Amino acid sequence: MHMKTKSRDSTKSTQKSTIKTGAQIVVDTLIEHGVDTMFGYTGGVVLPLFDRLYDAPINVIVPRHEQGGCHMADAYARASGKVGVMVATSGPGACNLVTGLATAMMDSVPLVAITGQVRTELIGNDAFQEADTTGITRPVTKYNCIVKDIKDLARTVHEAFHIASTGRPGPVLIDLPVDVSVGKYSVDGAVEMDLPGYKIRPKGNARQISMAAEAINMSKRPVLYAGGGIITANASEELRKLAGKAHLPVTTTLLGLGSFDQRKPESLNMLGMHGTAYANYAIQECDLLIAIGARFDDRVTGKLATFAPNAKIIHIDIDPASISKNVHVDIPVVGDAKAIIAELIEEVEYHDRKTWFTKIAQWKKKYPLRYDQDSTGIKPQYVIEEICRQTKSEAIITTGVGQNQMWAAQFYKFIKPRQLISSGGLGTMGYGLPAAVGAQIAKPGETVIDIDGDHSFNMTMIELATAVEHNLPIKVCILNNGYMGMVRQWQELFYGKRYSKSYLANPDYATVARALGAVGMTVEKKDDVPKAVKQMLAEKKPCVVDFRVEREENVWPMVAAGKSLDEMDGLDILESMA
Ligand SMILES: Cc1ncc(C[n+]2csc(CCOP(=O)(O)OP(=O)(O)O)c2C)c(N)n1
Ligand SMILES: [Mg+2]
Repeated sequence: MHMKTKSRDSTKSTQKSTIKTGAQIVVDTLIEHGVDTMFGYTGGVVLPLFDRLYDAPINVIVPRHEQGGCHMADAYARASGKVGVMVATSGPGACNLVTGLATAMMDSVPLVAITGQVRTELIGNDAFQEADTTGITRPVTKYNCIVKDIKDLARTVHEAFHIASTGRPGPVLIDLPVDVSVGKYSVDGAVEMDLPGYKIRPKGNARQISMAAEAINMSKRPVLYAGGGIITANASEELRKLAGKAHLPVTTTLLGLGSFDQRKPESLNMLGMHGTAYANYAIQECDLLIAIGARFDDRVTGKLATFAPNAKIIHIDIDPASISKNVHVDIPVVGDAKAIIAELIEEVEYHDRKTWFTKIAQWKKKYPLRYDQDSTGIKPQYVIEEICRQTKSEAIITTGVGQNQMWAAQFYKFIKPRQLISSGGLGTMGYGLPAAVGAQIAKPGETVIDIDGDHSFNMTMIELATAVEHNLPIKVCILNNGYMGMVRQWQELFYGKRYSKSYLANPDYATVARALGAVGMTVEKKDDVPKAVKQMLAEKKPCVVDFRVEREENVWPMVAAGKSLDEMDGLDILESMA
């Protein structure tokens, strides 16, 4: 969505006006929005802003790279439910935000990014550190704009917070030329937003909700498919009540993990490419699929033509653009998931659905997630199970991307929302460590663990210095298989084991950690895993544990790209371990 920012003064004068610089207007507006923590990296054209931040009541966390800072702000938002804020300078600073913005965009994370820009009169001149930031970031933001007139500034910052956090949330970027930051303007008390084209429909259509309830009541084989939207909408409690009252099995996407307590018998755990066999079979055999806050991503659906072939589909989502985008939807309900589920609860009835639940129980019994318990080496899945056991399923888990991420999703049992913080849509390697920093800053009292891949960690490991600077007790568990494991798995399965460029020598991570001021440990023996996890959890400093895991372990089951959900590879391997 890209609205034109009107250049007219829509502020209302209700108080005596004060003269402020643009930079001061920005800082004051951030404070007005309750921002007490933000992330930022300095540079020439943001000096006026950093000068105003020098003694502002805002804790500014400086990452070692703007990408890291953007991921920190993103994870801060995911962990807290607040809007994350990131500042960067023009040109290289702004360009370094791109991956972070795209990550937040794909996962619908509320973020406000403010970038400095060269003086208005120099724009287009290839000025020093000039980049077309709004042009570059347009496809990776929900909305962006450049403020060329100081009188638009306060309103634009208010609008940025509003757009970032309402409807389907997402990142918003404001580009701020330095002459606007140093310019002066007489500010009035109240500022009104001016967004005539931006409309949100929070309330679902009553008739559609009744139709959905009726379909649920009639269904013999329903499945509820919950996405990250449940967590964004703070609707986990409603989801629990709905599943309980109507007696529905619940599967979640990667980003939906934590929206439904995985210890409950109704939980089918994650679905999709590396989902459980029982979730995938249930989807293929259900007669009603109730999708809430999910978007039918290809990693979830497998081959679209054969996805949930027998099901009527209900889709509840705040974003009208995602309805019937990938699959045909029979009953769409557009609006806020929390409010809609609350209404649905009123209308649904309990049915025991014995045959259906018996069938699901049989699948669960036959195809549980498992791994070889008798291995001599360290199985990555074992490390995660041990972390889950010792943290009693209570930790906040961030991840890298690849096998580490999928095993974390499979073997940590999530019980509450905002517990798993992972790059789902974009699949950004290097997300895990800065995300752990952002999450720990948002939740100082909680245990935050980054379950990472060696090569994912390589991408942003310098942010360990940020964690050390702020004394954050984050834990990093590197499932070190030496490989870009997920790439190696695809090469093993689909490219005749030709491991083209998926192996690179790694540094000794314990030494790297110590050099940066953190605690570093190396675990090479299976028997040492429980002790190492215990020691790691007791650490007060940032702590990196390099688990030398079995190098060619694969993630099972797997729905190969383009296959149907019920065409899973690896089920025979899982069965042979019974
Ligand atoms: C920034 C980025 N570059 C490339 C990829 C493609 N990719 C996906 S998984 C993967 C390998 C990940 O290796 P590692 O972090 O060691 O995790 P493992 O699969 O071994 O657990 C690669 C290269 C990506 N997802 N992100
Ligand atoms: Mg690896």
